[in-house]
Amino acid sequence: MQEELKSIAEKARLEINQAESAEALKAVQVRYLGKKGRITAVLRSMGSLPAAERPVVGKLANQIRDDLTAEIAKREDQLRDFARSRQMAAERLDVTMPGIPQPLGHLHPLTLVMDEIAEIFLGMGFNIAEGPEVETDYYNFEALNIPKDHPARDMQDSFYFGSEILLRTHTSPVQVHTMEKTAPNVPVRIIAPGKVYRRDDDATHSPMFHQVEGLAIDRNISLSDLKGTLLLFVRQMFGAHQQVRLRPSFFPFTEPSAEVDMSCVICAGKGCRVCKETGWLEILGAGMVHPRVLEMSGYDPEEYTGYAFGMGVERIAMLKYGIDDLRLFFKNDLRMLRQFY
Ligand code: 2U9
Repeated sequence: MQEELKSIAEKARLEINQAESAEALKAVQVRYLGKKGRITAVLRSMGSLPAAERPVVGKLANQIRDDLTAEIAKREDQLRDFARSRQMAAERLDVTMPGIPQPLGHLHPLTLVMDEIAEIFLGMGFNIAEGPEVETDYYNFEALNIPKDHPARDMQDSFYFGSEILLRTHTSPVQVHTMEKTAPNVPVRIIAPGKVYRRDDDATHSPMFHQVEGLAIDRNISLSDLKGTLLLFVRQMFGAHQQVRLRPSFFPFTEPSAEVDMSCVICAGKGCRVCKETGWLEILGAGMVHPRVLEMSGYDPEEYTGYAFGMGVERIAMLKYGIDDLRLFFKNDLRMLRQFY
């Protein structure tokens, strides 16, 4: 029986070392040491041995069981180590591998131009103010001295939600909110950049476009402050030799009001097809804030004056880059958009 035990143990060792997985190893353990295993069977059959042999055989069987248990544990560790190093080899990071290029996006030309405009006014001491694109009739029209029967309020001209709420048609409500919050403190020097919405859609009008408007309020602000500020802006944006001129105009929220021209960027004022032989290009509108507008938002027009201006960012960008069709900004053609970054 001792010989039989030894040969079973020998075979078990061989199978333990040949097991290539945790499952195979478990099967070996069951086959030899399990309830119905071969070593267990020998231990159970010891009753049939002569009494003198029992302790010797029993000791040997127990010894073999302990040895095999230890060897199974050892093989288990070994298999786990193998698996781990296989996994590490598979996952190893090769830092010398060339990366996978990710296509990088960039800012839209209108955002770039709007940022450039903002930067120039920041340099002159203006702060940036922002506000909602959905506004009430009061902030978009009433507070700007645009009366109830003004044609700008018409359903044909604005995007309404019901009768009192609409998409802002200019960024001016932002200045109104700022005045209400700040009044009666001075100075106020802000620009309001952002999207505006009008029911227009043709070669030169888009239902959504961008504006930068400016507002300055203080004691003793005059039209010459406005003109000087706009001259500095135009020179930084379009070149140091630029000139500006103001032509009389009308807006409900400014008095007096003016259309502002700068020297033609194509012919430098000599006269060409682009400026229709005038030497001037219109780039923005401006004026002294209407006393009623000051008063409605909390500034006493007897004590304070102010100027305001407004420009279309698309128009500025078209003049700066010689773009002849507004719709190019909104077609998302990368061949066009990539040229400006
Ligand atoms: C307040 C008071 C006055 C803003 C102004 C203009 C003149 C103007 C147009 C330029 C081209 C709009 O984008 S455009 O079509 N804007 O001509 N905007 S003065 O005046 C204000 C604004 C707010 C409280």
